[in-house]
Amino acid sequence: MKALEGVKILDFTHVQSGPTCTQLLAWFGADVIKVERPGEGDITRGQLRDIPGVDSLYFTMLNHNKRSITLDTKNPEGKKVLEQLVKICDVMVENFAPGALDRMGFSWARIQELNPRIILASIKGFGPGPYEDCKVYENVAQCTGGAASTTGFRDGPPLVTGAQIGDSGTGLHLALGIVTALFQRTNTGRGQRVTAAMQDGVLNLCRVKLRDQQRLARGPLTEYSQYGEGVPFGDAVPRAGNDSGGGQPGRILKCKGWETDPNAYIYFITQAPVWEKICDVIGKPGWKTDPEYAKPAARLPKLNHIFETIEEWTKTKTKFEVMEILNNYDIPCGPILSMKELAEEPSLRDTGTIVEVDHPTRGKYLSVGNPIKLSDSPADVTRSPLLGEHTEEILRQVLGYSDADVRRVESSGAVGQLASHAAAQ
Ligand code: CAO
Repeated sequence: MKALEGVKILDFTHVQSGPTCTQLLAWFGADVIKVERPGEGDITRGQLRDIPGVDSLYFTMLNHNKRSITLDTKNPEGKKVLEQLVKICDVMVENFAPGALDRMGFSWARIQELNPRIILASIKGFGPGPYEDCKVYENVAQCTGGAASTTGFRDGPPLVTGAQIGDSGTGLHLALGIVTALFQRTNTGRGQRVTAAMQDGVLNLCRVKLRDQQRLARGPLTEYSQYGEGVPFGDAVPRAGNDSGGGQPGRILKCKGWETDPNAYIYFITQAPVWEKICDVIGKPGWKTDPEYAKPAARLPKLNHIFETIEEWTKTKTKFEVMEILNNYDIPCGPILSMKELAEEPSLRDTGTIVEVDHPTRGKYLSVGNPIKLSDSPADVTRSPLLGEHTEEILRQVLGYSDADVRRVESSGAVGQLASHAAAQ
């Protein structure tokens, strides 16, 4: 049995944020029924296509382990089908633009009327307030949630990160809200609304920067390199390059081959408890007792010089050699791994963090499997559904439609052309 076996999810999500949430729930064993508009489906099916006419990697990598039903929910017959799905599902997840679900005729009041046990989970760009009606995408959330203002170098513009903290990050927050609401329902018997705003999710992930904002009121942030450089602080947390966020000075340093390999770098942390070992490794044993270097406070104004000295050593080794040497001394470090290196890393394949999936029209491709491992509920990654692949199956098996019912719904245009009929033509 899978952890969420028996839980039915009405997946009314699209693009990235919502689909990442329902994909996680599917990996935990929920039956996820993805509702898509006939014809086009989730817009990402056709975005960033690398093979003509084939579902994009953008779509396939966000929609594993789901079933797809095509449904025009603005068509009266389609609306009836959606109502029936609302009645039998445990959770409905959506990330439409603000107000879209209400305009479709599915307000929270109406949904509760149809099924008081259902949990309605929504992602929006912003919570209630001045921006609540705005449409939001990933980078908008990174900018409005505090990530961009604190990412990048002090003398450069704000930067967004490649990690999709606005979309996938908020999907993760929402998934936790959903399972928590399911847990509460076991006691109350009632459903509830779960909402996660992308701005809030990003800000939650930038918690340490709000910490620093408040510390700034009491004096300069001594672990930021600008302190050692004598550059005064303004009234907002500055961008700090690759300075560590955890109070332990850290930097990204060049390794052997950096001149030609853009990823020949390592993250190096001068943690206080391992300082003496670092001095030995880099050939500076004198620093262990020199009062100018021995204590963390004495080192803060000289971090640039210290890291330059360490870099002279790291430049003589590859990033993997540096890692091996440092790990022998329990000195934490992080080689900069490229996507290519990660894709080829055997240990990630062994754990199912990177999986190879076979798809009927695309063939084999790589994806990221479930990063959350449950010992009693292992996640088997199955391919994403073709558009409307399960429409007939869901109408018949989930909703109990007869042949006549299926014909009626199909001829109304509410579900598009059924796959079995398309194949017969
Ligand atoms: N049948 C009939 N109509 C459907 C349908 C279906 N199966 N599925 C969607 N629609 C309709 C919606 O009801 C809506 O109609 P109205 O505008 O008439 O109310 C319309 O399709 C468009 O939906 P949308 O506004 O959500 O889509 P969009 O492409 O214009 O905006 C996005 C996309 C992501 C900006 C917006 O949905 C949004 O802000 N979502 C919340 C935040 C979010 O999740 N953002 C992250 C997305 S990933 O980067």
